[in-house]
Amino acid sequence: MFSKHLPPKYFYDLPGSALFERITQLPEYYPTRCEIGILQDNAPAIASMFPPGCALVEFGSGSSRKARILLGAAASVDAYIPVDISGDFLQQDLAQLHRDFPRLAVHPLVEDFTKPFVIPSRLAGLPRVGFFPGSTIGNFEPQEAGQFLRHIGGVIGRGSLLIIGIDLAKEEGLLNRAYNDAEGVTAKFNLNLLARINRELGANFNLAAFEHYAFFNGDKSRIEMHLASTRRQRVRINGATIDFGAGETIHTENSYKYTIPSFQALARGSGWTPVRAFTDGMFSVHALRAEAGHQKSEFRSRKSEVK
Ligand code: SAH
Ligand code: AVI
Repeated sequence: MFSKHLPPKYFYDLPGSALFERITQLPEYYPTRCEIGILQDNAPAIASMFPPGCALVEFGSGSSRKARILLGAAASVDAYIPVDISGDFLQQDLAQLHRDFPRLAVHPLVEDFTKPFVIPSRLAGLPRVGFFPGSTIGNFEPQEAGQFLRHIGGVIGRGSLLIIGIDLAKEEGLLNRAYNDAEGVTAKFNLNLLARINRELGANFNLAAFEHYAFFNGDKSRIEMHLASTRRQRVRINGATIDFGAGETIHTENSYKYTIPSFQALARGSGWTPVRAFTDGMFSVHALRAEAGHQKSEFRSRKSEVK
């Protein structure tokens, strides 16, 4: 039997993004609090590396909460380009962002950031700084993570700076608790994937017959999230039939945990030079410089930009 899996990018419809926001406020989910602390403590040092008149391009921006910290410290940023697949969620806080940063050109892009996307023509000439917080790169397999780092280099161009958040390997109990919170919000986030398939593909998943299952896989240094079928069952999706055995799982997410040297080795192997690493021992924020070989993608006009 083939193992069943779903790509984690499908977690993020409007309810899924709202559930992720609740996760970030849970006592057990340390990554958001730690990264915000690191960014607040080091915002002036990070901002001092930005070129004047730059565009900050954020990959998987979510609520843009972390970008606000950098934007508040960096007068050098002329434009902010949040890129996120969760379109309705992306729109939500933009009016407030305009009020808080009235001189900033804000241009959201509803895109799958793994695919080529285009910077709007009026901003295309600005030097670019990439921002990829949240350790979202940990949701890729290491080899895909390397490819994605190369792709970011193509978007922001040779010599550009990337600020990227990376969660660190740590005591297993802390990791397991972060993905098995007492309130069950992570379980809801995981199960929303099935609810979404029901909503959008007319499937008949019985959410009560699947359980959230998350654990640290030490051999691979990753948290694995699964949805486990509690019994033998048959599900219909769009006319197709899918059988599940009792205990069989759908693998819904990996969240790789790096060390600072292991992440820097991945970055070096993908065309980036580590410039600085900031850490509180739990989480890390890296400044990387794109080496020669990253060719900035050209502007082409397109229709999918959000005004
Ligand atoms: N950067 C925020 C949110 C992290 S959650 C933070 O650090 O808190 C991951 C974000 O990436 C979500 O907003 C999700 O919608 C977005 N995302 C995940 N996969 C994506 C993809 N393939 N393309 C674009 N956005 C994606
Ligand atoms: C977005 N991503 C980095 C989160 C993580 O920790 O891997 C998603 C998440 N999954 C469960 N909790 C949070």
